[in-house]
Order: sequence, then structure tokens, then C-alpha cells
Amino acid sequence: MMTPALLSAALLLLLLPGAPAEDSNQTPINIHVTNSVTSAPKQTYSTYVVYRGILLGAMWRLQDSNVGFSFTYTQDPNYGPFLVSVNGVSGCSADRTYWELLVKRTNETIRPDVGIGCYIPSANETIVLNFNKY
Ligand code: B12
Ligand SMILES: *[C@@H]1O[C@H](CO)[C@@H](O)[C@H](O)[C@H]1NC(C)=O
Ligand SMILES: *[C@@H]1O[C@H](CO)[C@@H](O)[C@H](O)[C@H]1NC(C)=O
Repeated sequence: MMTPALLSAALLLLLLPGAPAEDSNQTPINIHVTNSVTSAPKQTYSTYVVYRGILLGAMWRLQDSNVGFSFTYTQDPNYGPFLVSVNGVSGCSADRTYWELLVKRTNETIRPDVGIGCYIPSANETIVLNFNKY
């Protein structure tokens, strides 16, 4: 037996045939690509992670959606994925450049102490991939 509440929830799903079942499992985030070395204009993207999904998952999703976002990474034996290039721009040890990972929230910007394979974004965060020098 279905309760009236369940029945109306089921009806609602029937009335929204386009809505994928996983919609409720999407944590929206923004990804900004910035460049502190050349001051190239900021590029902005919106995507999502699933419940407690890693940033790398959102980056793969964004790359696969053909909105002009691309990236490459290498596997560090100890720390996992190291972000090497974004949108065709690569970090280079001779130039001491790298892609820095920053996270902007409404009231603060932090520099996470883990990389793209370990960071778990929260809803509405802006992930900043910033080309920088060290
Ligand atoms: C130097 C250094 C860097 C340099 C490395 C380049 C260079 N040629 O020197 C730069 C500035 C690029 C860097 C960047 C980052 N780093 Co760093 N880095 C270090 C540091 C201080 C020393 C590493 C080292 O030289 N080891 C000695 C050499 C001989 O060993 P190695 O295995 O060859 O070292 C390599 C790896 O450590 C790798 N590496 C460095 N940082 C990171 C981060 C990640 C996520 C990965 C996968 C690999 C990696 O680069 C080194 C040189 O090739 C360590 C802390 C420590 N005391 O170990 C942090 C450390 C490794 N970095 C860390 C972090 C978090 C980052 C960043 C994610 C910071 C950020 N928010 O942007 C970014 C990486 C972003 C990306 N592109 O993916 C963390 C990793 C912890 C974790 N579990 O993920 C550490 C442990 C510091 C910390 N905060 O606790 N880092
Ligand atoms: C930002 O807001 C969060 C949650 O409201 C709070 O925990 C944190 O201390 C604030 N940070 C700053 C730098 O104000
Ligand atoms: C994120 O933003 C959406 C749309 O503005 C809002 O509905 C939601 O409550 C926000 N979530 C958090 C955790 O801030």
C-alpha cells in the first residue's frame, strides 16, 4: 500500500519525465580558471559533484561535457593526482610554475592541504585553479 504522500511523490516523478533520478544527488560547484602569471582573463564553469564526491570527478564531468574545459594530471606515488595542465597551459618546474588549488566560500578563500583527488567540494563552493609561481 502506498501512503498518499508516497503516491504524490510518485506522481510528481511521472510528471517530470526529463528529470534524471540522480538530480537529488548533485552538489553544485563552480570552477574558475585564473592565471596569476599572465593575468589571462578568468574562465568560469559550473558543474557538480555527487554526494561526497571528489573534485577530480567534477573535473572529468566538465571535460566530458565539451564546454571548453580540459586538464591533464600525473600520478604521484604518494599523494595521487597532480594537476599538470588546464586548458592547454602546463606547469613547468624550470619556470617554477604550477596549478594552485584554491577554494572560495562566501566569506573566505582557503588553500586546501590536499590535491584534486582528495578534495571533497561542498555545495556552492568556487574551486579556483590558479596558474601560479612557487
Ligand atoms: C615543494 C612542494 C610543492 C611544489 C612541488 C614542485 C617542486 N618542483 O618543488 C608545488 C608548489 C608545485 C606544490 C604544489 C602543491 N602542493 Co605541495 N608540497 C611541496 C612540499 C613542501 C615538498 C615536496 C618535496 O619536494 N618533497 C621532496 C621530493 C624529493 O620528493 P618528491 O616525491 O619527488 O616530491 C614531489 C611531490 O611531493 C610532488 N607534490 C608536491 N605537492 C604535491 C601535491 C599533490 C596533491 C601531489 C599529488 C603531488 C605533490 O612534487 C614534488 C616534486 O616533484 C610538500 C610537503 C613536504 N614537506 O613534503 C608539499 C605537499 C606534498 N603538497 C601538498 C599540497 C596540498 C599541494 C597543493 C595541492 C597545494 C594547493 N592547494 O595548491 C599543490 C598541488 C596542486 C596540483 N597542481 O595538483 C601537500 C600534499 C598532501 C596531500 N595528502 O595531498 C603537502 C604534503 C604539504 C601539505 N600541505 O601538507 N607542492
Ligand atoms: C565563514 O563562515 C563559516 C560558517 O558560517 C564559519 O564557520 C567561519 O568561521 C567563517 N570564516 C571566516 C573567515 O569568517
Ligand atoms: C546553494 O545554492 C542554491 C541555489 O542558490 C541554494 O538553493 C542552496 O540552498 C545552496 N546550498 C548551500 C549549502 O549553500
